[in-house]
Amino acid sequence: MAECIFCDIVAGNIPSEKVYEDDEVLAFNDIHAQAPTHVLVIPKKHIASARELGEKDAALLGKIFAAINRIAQEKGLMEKGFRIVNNCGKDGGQTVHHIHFHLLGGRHLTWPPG
Ligand code: IU
Repeated sequence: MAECIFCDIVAGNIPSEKVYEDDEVLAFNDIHAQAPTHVLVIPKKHIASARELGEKDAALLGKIFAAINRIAQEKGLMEKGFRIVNNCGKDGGQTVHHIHFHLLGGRHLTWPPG
């Protein structure tokens, strides 16, 4: 087992409901779904939070956002729209310290968040 739960999901040590996978990106259903579609899209490599991102990650981020759009298309979210959320650090509400993008859709989402 790894020290990071999402690294364990990537490694297959912990099961997940996979929605998309390629060599660098994994997407799986959130275990506490907050919307009809609630998918977490993550890089397979461990990056703790958005604070570690920089120009070196441009290609990886492009792959992540391509995966998000692909999943949104497959889930039928393109016409009505959806939300992409990244919680960063303690005040941002981040609880799992392996960067992840929440893809939420399938209902009208209110703003602002709490
Ligand atoms: P956050 O942005 O770090 O707060 O989001 C973490 C999410 O990871 C949260 O929505 C959890 O329900 C979700 N999650 C999961 O899907 N599977 C897990 O094993 C764990 C957390 I731990």
